Amino acid sequence: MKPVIKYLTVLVSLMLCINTGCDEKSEKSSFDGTWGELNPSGIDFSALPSGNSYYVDINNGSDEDGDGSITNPWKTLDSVLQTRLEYQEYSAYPYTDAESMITVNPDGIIKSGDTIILREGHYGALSISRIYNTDFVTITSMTGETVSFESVEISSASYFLIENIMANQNLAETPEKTTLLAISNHNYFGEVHHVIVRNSDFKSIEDSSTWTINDWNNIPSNGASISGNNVSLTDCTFKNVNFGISVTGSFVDIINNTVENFAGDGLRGLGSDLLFEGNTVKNCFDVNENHDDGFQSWEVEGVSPERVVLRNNIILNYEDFNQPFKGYLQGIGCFDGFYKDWIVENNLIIVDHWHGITFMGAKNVVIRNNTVVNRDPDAEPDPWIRIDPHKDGRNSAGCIITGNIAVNSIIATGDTVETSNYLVDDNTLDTCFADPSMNDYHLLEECPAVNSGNPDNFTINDMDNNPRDSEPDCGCYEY
Ligand SMILES: [Ca+2]
Ligand SMILES: [Ca+2]
Ligand SMILES: [Ca+2]
Ligand SMILES: [Ca+2]
Repeated sequence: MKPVIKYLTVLVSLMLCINTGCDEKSEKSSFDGTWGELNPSGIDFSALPSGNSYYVDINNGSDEDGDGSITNPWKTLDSVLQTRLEYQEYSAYPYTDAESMITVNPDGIIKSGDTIILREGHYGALSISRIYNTDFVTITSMTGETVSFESVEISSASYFLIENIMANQNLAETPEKTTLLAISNHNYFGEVHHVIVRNSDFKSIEDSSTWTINDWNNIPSNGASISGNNVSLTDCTFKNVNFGISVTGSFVDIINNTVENFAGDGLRGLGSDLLFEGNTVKNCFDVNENHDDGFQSWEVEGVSPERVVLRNNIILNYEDFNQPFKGYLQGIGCFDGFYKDWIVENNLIIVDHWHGITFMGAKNVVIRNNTVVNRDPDAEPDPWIRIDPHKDGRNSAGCIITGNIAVNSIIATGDTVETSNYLVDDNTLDTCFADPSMNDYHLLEECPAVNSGNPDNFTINDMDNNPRDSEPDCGCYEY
């Protein structure tokens, strides 16, 4: 929209507000699914620092005699962070925003912007607390070497980049359930912010195939729990976990991660300004009363989650038809709004549940170009896409459902626009999709979903990042 037209639109809507009292339906969003040049974390990955590198070797290093060089490394990461790193912390507790920070280890050889390279070995449980850097301090593994932890906790800290590591609860002497990756605010010691975790693997156990229902309820840790702001989690896997990735902070990127084998919800996003893109959530184990969702959100203490984007994600109920404790996974379950300015697009949702994508209480929510189908075509609960009123009866407003494929129905309430969607018949999947039994929902040429999307409202690229043509198709893939 040209600036002048945009300005006029704002002016007109302001005048309407004066006349009508600005009821819910006159609210219009300017959110276009982006946060400017950067993702919501605000972290500029093209400007990460490249300072000096120091080495830590749990097996062959020395905290007393080492100098941090590759030939004479230190031994323990915790000691290095506490004594060799110059950092800041609050001067008094409980922390307050106005409280000035003090410098710790002013003579520490490691500065903000430097990198700590870990040599192969097991480093126990990593706990970083009350360490505020001013630029990213990277903790990584030596190329080609395996570095493991039992779990990773970063609380009351800033500017840490953790990459190329693994964490496995079962490596502990006495394994116990925990959170494999916790990025946590602390109400006494301070908030956590500006943390990157990438290219790392987290699991409760290597192989859960022999777990009983009791094991599933008693053993697995949660995957990631993020309560801080300005956090980026990319290219990580969380396997054999209770809940997958839970975000209560805001300004968080969750990109290209995999949650595989989980008992709770795959993804949760309760904050605002969140981007969930390119993630895969698969294999739900129904072992308790929890209603399992691929993605779930709700309004917390009256605060609407705003500007949340779910794009290019795959939610798969189960891969293996013989998987134990196979249950019915709800795809995207947003039952307790209001949700404001959300965009749900190009997702592939394969679940044996009615709730493919459901919003109850939505304002300016766009649901477009998603493919929502059963894992087992014979399953009776066929998934729908729907926007309902809030549970308290207030109508949803300003929403659109367009260019999607679903099996059961598309249900639009309030003033929700529903147009150019395609309902596919469970019995004719093979004439529409490349290989449904193998979860390949690329379109076939003869599928009526081809060229039947909405030419006025569609995703520029499809889930494969291929550009759509001027006659966009329904669903997450352009033929
Ligand atoms: Ca369950
Ligand atoms: Ca749930
Ligand atoms: Ca069915
Ligand atoms: Ca087309």
